[in-house]
Amino acid sequence: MKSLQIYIDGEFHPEADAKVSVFDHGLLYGDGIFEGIRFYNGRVFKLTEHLRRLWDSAKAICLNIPVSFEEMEAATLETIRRNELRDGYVRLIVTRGVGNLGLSPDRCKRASIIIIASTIQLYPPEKYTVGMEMVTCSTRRCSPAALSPAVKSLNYLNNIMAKIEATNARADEGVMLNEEGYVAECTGDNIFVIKDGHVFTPPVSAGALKGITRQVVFDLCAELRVPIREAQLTRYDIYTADECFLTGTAAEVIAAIKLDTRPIGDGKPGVVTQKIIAKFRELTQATGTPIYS
Ligand code: PXG
Repeated sequence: MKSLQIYIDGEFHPEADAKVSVFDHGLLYGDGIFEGIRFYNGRVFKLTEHLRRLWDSAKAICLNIPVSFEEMEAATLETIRRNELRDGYVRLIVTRGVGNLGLSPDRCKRASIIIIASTIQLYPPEKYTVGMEMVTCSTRRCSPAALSPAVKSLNYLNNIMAKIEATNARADEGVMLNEEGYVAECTGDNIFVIKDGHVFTPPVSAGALKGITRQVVFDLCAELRVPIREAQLTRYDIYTADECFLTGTAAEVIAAIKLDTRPIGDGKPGVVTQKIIAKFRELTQATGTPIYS
């Protein structure tokens, strides 16, 4: 396989030479932010939306992104072109940059930008047909009073601890609750339930990331004339739902069929879920920012 060309601060490096300093605060403290973006059929899906969220994450943690929005957009497209990809996944990372030992970002003179264009497969392909089995994690989602879950930061330990629990329980995904016990999201996906033809998802204030795919589902439901709204959900709402599905850039839209070994609905991917998945696939194939024009 050809070596990937990785973008670091304006230059491209072959994978083996793409390195960052051990004094980068992204490494030392998880001080930084990222975005994961998919591209399909030669077009980047929801690129502007992802870049807007990146800029919001930066603002929220007082991080100055050292390039303009347009330059970041151009660098993203160029990284994909350099790797001659048409379908895949591009990861944008902005770290606080090189500093010294010590928390204070004052010594970090300039944030670093890394862009990796590659492919991603989050769940085994058969899960997209049979659906996902989930467990409830005892690790709670970080309180918004500590750090807003809306910040897509480089510190994913909270979610990783939950992911380890899910894996140890031989489940495909873990449902994370917030401190009050309401459903927040899964370890790397937003969660939706369907009851009596209505679609519900936790509000961002319950501890969910403002998912780009989540927003796409709101748009698709409007188009399909399926009522959708945010609601505080407990595990009861998942146990008693007719259908359940998860969304994320890496996961796309995928049915969830069990929680804590209990079947959701009839334990198979639901009809409305399948309609949303079909519409999502159409949209990803037909829209987005062209990479090769
Ligand atoms: N919640 C969390 C905690 C996430 O990390 C989502 C929801 C879905 O958001 P988007 O905007 O992608 O619809 C995410 C995104 C991975 C991976 O490697 C995870 C995500 C993105 C890219 C890669 O597991 N999660």
